[in-house]
Amino acid sequence: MTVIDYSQKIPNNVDLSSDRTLQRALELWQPNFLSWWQDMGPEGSHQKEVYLRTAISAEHAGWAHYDFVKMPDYRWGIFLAPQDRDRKIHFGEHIGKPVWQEVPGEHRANLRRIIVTQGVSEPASVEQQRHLGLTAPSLYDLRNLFQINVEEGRHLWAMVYLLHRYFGRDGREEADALLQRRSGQQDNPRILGAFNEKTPDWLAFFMFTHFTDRDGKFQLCALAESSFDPLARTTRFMLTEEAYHMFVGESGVSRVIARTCELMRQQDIESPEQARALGAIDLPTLQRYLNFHYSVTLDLFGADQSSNAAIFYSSGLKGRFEESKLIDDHQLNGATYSILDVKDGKLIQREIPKLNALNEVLRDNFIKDSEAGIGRWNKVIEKAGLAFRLTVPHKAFNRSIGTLSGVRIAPDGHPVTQAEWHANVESWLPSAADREYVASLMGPIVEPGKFANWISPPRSGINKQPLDTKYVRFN
Ligand code: BYC
Repeated sequence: MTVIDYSQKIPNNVDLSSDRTLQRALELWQPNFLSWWQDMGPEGSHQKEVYLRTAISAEHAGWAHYDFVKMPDYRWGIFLAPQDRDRKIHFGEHIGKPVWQEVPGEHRANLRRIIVTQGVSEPASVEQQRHLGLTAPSLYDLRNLFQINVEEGRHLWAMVYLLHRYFGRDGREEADALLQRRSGQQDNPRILGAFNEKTPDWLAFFMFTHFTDRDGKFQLCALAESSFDPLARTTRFMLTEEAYHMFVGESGVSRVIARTCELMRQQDIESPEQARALGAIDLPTLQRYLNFHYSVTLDLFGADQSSNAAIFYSSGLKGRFEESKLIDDHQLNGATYSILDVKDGKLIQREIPKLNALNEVLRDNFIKDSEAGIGRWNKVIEKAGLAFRLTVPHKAFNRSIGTLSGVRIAPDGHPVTQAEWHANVESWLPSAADREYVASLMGPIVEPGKFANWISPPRSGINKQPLDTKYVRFN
């Protein structure tokens, strides 16, 4: 069943009404979710009507429907991609056997852990972004922020459905706990580092959606390979939403770059100070924001050597990116992979069993994808005739997880002492002054079709609507 039933209290395409116990349990969780949304969801959004995209079917065609929705009335629900009844396990020890429709007892704890780690990231990002609606650079951007926020809320629903449906009482307790953690809170933080950082301004938001949502893409792609079919189907549908979040990030940064270059060319200026005097975000500041979000996101892939990752793969819980397109035995017998290690304070390459390096393999997939995005940003600068180029910092720069957390490495990859790190860190990562400057540019622009001075308009509007559409109505 793929058509989404919106007549239900919880919209779904999983025939929820046929399982009354599950339905009741989720209906008990629903008011707690709404209360969390009320408290921690986008500030000031509750009276707004927003031009939002809502899923009407999990099939490819006819997926999206656009209309004005009052934010708290958004219909969060449970949507799984269609089932392939012939699907077989295609990696790990159980290769060739039918995929699982229930959780095998021996993999229960690991699967629950993966689902909780995924689930906990979704509401975290909503909490991180909750103040941004007060300073949106246009109604177009405000609408995009809200679209992303409601979809992250739905991704939480996606994981909560799996916990309730397949993990009994433990799952229900985990689902409750997902609403109790808070991003950045000392006592009960979100699990992974990047989700406890602040997203204080719109440049940080665009970098976050470019880089951190891209971690989401790679993690969801790896989970979409899972032998646990409900997880694979859930994440496959989530991926269709994730793509838009990355578009917002990539095009957002691109528009900031375009505007900065435009102002610099118009006034024939070169220095960052001169760019700031015109109210633009200078390119070195963009580089520092990039360095921060990129390095913090690299940590999200976990330690470079991980026995957890090996177990997740061998037992068929989590595959590699595009597993079915890879040509090998899909069990990694005898395969090795080169990772970075630290010896006498220096970086060296070391071959380790590939099974233990799977976090690194996925991180390298992410790096390749991120570099391509940065190449597209550089095209904008090149087209404007400026010599500056954005670069990807070295993989070992500013890391807090895994072997590389033990060394200080400059963005160009050379090891530095603690004293050198402290002397240079403000030219590598956003300083308090950078953040203050960027914050000083933020302010709400609410006139349809108008954009803040520091960002260019996008190429086209949402759903082919004109750019001066009133995408958000204030009641
Ligand atoms: N911060 O053996 P390791 C998204 C912990 S984003 C803090 O490497 P493993 C989204 C780790 O938990 C995608 N702690 O771990 C994007 C472990 O702790 P314990 C989210 C960290 O299991 C934007 C210990 O260090 N989904 O969807 O191999 C907006 C040892 O590490 C961090 C997933 O991540 C960190 N960065 O790998 C909204 C997919 N990294 O057990 C949403 C599911 C590691 O010793 N998760 N640790 O206490 C996984 O597959 C794995 O849990 C990880 C970690 C790849 C994250």
